Amino acid sequence: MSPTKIAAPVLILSFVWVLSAPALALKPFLGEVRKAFNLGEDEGSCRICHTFDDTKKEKPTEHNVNAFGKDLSRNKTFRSLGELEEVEVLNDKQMAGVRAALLEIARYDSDGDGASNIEELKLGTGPGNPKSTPTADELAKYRNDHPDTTPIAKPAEASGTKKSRKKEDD
Ligand SMILES: [Ca+2]
Repeated sequence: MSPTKIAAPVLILSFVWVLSAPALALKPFLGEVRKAFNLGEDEGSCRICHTFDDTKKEKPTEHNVNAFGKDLSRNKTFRSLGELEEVEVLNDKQMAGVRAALLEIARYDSDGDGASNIEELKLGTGPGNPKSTPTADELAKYRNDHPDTTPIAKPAEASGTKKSRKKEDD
């Protein structure tokens, strides 16, 4: 097989992989999540973007990106940053881009549990895990002080249909 014949499938495979799983839990990445949402150093974890079961010795991988991670991976600003999972250190532009993308999806209710992503991050629940959700009381209290954080509908371009993804491949 000629190098050209090998290269094309590899290129396509890696591109599909990037589209389907860009949000690996790298340390600099988690750092940007904390900065974007003003979380403490011990708040937040890989579980913001991944859902996995420690008791089954599962690790955060491209196969368990959750609803929040998927919304982030579909975000235009995020996608414009390229292959972040392959860099150990984010440059200033990438850091700013990650933060901007996170703020753009802050008011989505990625996991559909009725609380926005920022509400969940601030209240210590998982924005990509519908089983992890603030209590009605916690949410009511938080909204009383932060009325501008309630969920908003995702724009059509962020709905992640196969058609829009296909377009990215072209
Ligand atoms: Ca939610």
